[in-house]
Amino acid sequence: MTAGAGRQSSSHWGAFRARISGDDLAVTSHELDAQPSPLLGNLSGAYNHPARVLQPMVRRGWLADGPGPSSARGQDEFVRVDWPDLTAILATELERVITEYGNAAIFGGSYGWGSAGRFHHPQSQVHRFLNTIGGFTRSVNTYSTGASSVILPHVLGRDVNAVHGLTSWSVLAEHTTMILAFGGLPVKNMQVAPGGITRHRSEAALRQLIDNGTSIVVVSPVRTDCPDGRGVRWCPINPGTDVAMMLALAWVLITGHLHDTEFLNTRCTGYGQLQAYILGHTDGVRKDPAWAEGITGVAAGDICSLATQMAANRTFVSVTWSLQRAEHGEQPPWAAIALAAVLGQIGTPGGGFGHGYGSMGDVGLPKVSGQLPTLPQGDNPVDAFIPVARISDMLLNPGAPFSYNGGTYRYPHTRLVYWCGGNPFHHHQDIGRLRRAMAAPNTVVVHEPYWTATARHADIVVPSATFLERSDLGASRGDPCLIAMRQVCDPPGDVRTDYETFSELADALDVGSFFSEGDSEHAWLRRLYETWRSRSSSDGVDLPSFDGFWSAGHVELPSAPNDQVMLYDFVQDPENAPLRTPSGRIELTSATVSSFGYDDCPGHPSWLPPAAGPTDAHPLTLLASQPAHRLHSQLDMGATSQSSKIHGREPLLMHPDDAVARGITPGRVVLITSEQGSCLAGAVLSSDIKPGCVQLATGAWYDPLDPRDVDSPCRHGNVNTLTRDRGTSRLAQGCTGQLVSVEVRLYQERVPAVHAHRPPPGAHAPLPCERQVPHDF
Ligand code: PGD
Repeated sequence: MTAGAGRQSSSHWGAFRARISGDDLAVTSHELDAQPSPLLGNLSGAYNHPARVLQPMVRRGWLADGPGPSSARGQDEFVRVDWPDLTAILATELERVITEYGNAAIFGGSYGWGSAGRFHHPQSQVHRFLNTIGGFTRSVNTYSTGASSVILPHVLGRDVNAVHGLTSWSVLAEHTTMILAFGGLPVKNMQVAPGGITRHRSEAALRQLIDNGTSIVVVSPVRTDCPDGRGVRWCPINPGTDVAMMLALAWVLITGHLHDTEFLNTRCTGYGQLQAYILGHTDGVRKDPAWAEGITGVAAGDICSLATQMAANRTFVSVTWSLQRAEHGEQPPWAAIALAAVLGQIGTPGGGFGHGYGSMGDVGLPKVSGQLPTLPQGDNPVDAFIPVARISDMLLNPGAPFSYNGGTYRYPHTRLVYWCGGNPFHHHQDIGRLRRAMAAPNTVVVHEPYWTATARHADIVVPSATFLERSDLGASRGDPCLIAMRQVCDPPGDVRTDYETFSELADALDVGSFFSEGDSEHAWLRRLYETWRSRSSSDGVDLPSFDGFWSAGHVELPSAPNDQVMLYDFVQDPENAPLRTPSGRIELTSATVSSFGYDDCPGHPSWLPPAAGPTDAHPLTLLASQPAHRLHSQLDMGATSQSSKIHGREPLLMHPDDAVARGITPGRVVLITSEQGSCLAGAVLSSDIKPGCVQLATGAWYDPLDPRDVDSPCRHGNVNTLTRDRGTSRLAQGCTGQLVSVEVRLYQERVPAVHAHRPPPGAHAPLPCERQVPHDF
């Protein structure tokens, strides 16, 4: 894609230029970005797509019967209402719920990536609005790093954001001679970062390492989880067994006297207990390579020789986020830290432990120093919360207790779900169970630009403008550039920005002066920018005025140096730069975690077999990976995403031996089944995946064969019809959507058409869209 003319804007997958071209949108890459993402190709086909929500809509059954639990969600017709009626309906319902049940009865966790932009960020908008009306039940942590977010503060005394990608790519390129990459270093995920990337640099940084001939061992069931190169080797492993391999590597280092006792004694705490466990003194099981071979499928000899090579090299132990998105997901990052500690290279340039490389586009790049312009969200006086992936549990079990990070809490009784900027029918596990859960509340409100399955399961659907249809400030922590996001075109139909909707609703509820404060979008952008500018100026950073910035189009931001080494200061001087753990050191055994008494997350890294491994009925392990052709479920109808589909369905990667055994040939439609549910997909055969494993990306829009049946197969290939809705452990309660046991067979019946991107019954056909290009301010 070449850089060209048009108004500039930015997305989670990069900056770009766009202009209206007849009924379509012409999109070109931005001149700042030397490596633009192919995901930009999804933008033009999605513009004016029939899947767009064009008017405020209310579910017919909700209008007729009023608020209440309903299994008709997801199958009912919608009725068009005008904006004044919509505002009145929303205001009345919010007031009713608050008066009758209190603010904790509103679930406003509203998880999701939404869209780029510091002001229009949908979650910031909905949280600010709900705070102005007295608060809401919130969610904590993310679907990305649910387990790491909780375990890493116990082990390293740092928040996951302060751990992921802290060692710079440039340091790795200069000093690292070996990377043991658990989960690989997949470039597909390097295209995206929340808030946007003006310059994609991670893939080039990785290629430099590969060109240097760095020895990279890709420990993954999928070979393509790292680009090829002369030093790149694939070590196929059984999914979900990396911890067993890490422990066995540590066993070889310890028994071969290749471990760094000085580092373990002076920088860590609890090594004694961990060593006793690894050597088999506590449970009678030696965690040696022969033991690990039986679990991981990696030959004992290979584990021995890898450990020896690690000790002879400057070795970086890297773990992708995907590994912790599974049962006992706390263990892989913790065990990797323990392995790197045994090696004694933590804190050395290019050695030690890394997390998230290949999980996102800004990992390993310098972080912006200081704050970014931010929409204030006010205070939420409601204490109730859930770990983010416990949504179905909360809706199905009001009042039930749950464990989280050493505490016991209770699920609130949710009467109203308010979602803005996320797609739980994409991101949550076990969609059949989620549908049952979504039948429970009195009212479900969803702000969405598109008729996603989440919008279809709402009672009240509020049409949202996209980032092409509003102006904003584009910035993120991993991208040292603040970019002017200029409105490319007017919204279609009767569509408004979320800000306009909330402003009007706040006025109707008499809190407008607190929410919008009477300001327009333009006034807010100026205000957020100038507030941030004056704060930066007191930190000694001079920035242009808002008008100067807007007419220049972007401003470079000060950022951390490009030679960061994780835990360098602590390792150099542990007395004066202690970690914020109880011991001040790396906690290889945590007395705190141990004191919680969780058998699913004991006090040191441990191999805990999954409760739901392969069975005779479901002998294959499915990897539910992040898609290469879109961001999550976003713009699934766009050209890049559609180019990957097989007969309009999500592709399933399968080893030829597994396919032959089932009579499956390339391009055929298959039925995938698990204990939870089933979906169709299109078979793609390749020996790049380990036999016994299959891979299906997340993000194909949910499209049940029979919308009346919550357990109906998805004809399009939504992987979360198959996955289990169970927390990583009682510690973090993170999502475990990465792995599920399945069977695959040829679909013998007549292959149904995919309807995922059609509007639901009652939604009007698209209005004739003669979109205007507004004046830029
Ligand atoms: P998106 O598809 O990005 O998925 O889950 P997330 O919910 O973030 O959804 C964002 C939605 O916001 C889209 O529907 C988009 O149209 C809408 N949107 C965009 N802009 C706006 C706006 O301005 N206003 C409003 N109101 N809406 C807007 C992602 C989540 O999925 C994540 S982060 C991860 S890491 C998880 N990964 C996995 C996994 O590995 N395996 C499984 N099985 N499941 C996963 N789910 C998780």
